[in-house]
Amino acid sequence: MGDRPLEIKHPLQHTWTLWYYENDRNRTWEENQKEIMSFDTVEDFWCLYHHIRTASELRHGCDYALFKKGIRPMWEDEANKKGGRWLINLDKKQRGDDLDDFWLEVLLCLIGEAFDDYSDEICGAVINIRAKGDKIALWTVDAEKTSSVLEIGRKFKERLKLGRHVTIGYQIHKDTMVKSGSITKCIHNV
Ligand code: MGP
Repeated sequence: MGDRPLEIKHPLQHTWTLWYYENDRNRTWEENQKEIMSFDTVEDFWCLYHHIRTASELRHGCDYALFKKGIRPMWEDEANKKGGRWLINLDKKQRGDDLDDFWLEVLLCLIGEAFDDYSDEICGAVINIRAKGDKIALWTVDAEKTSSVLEIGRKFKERLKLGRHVTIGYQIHKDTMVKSGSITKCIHNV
């Protein structure tokens, strides 16, 4: 026993918090956001990931969000106030094929700091399970930092292997907040 090397877990650069949203009409949107768990090692991430339902197993109207610890997955948080999101609208038929793979890749991009020099610009990511079509979004801090936003968008697309025929748009949270209907204008596309 004495010869066994110390098994040290592999630390992540940041501590991340997983959130779960379930649509309960008796509560406000904010009250329906539940903090599930925070982790700061690779091993704890996998433990959590294998413990919870996959995104495609969630009911319509539910969300998962993974954000840096201390940032709430909402427009009102100080870190999101001036920010926006790269949004991927998925086809209904992608629920069975791509959804869980995409979401896992997004999680790995976050915890693995895939955005290198732009890591500080990243707040987190959200997946919305919706009957009308699922959505995955990457939230960044400052919608006005055009070059960082574009670099993040390109990297995001590359990591998800979306290919040239797919275009994703970046929307400012302030625009999403006040939109009428389901359409928000995109200030950038990649
Ligand atoms: P949604 O869950 O992001 O998308 O927003 P959904 O369900 O596809 O609806 P759509 O309008 O994009 O087609 C649904 C609603 O949840 C919003 O209209 C808000 O009322 C509320 N909501 C969503 N977000 C991300 C926030 C937030 O950050 N803060 C607050 N206060 N409400 C939010």
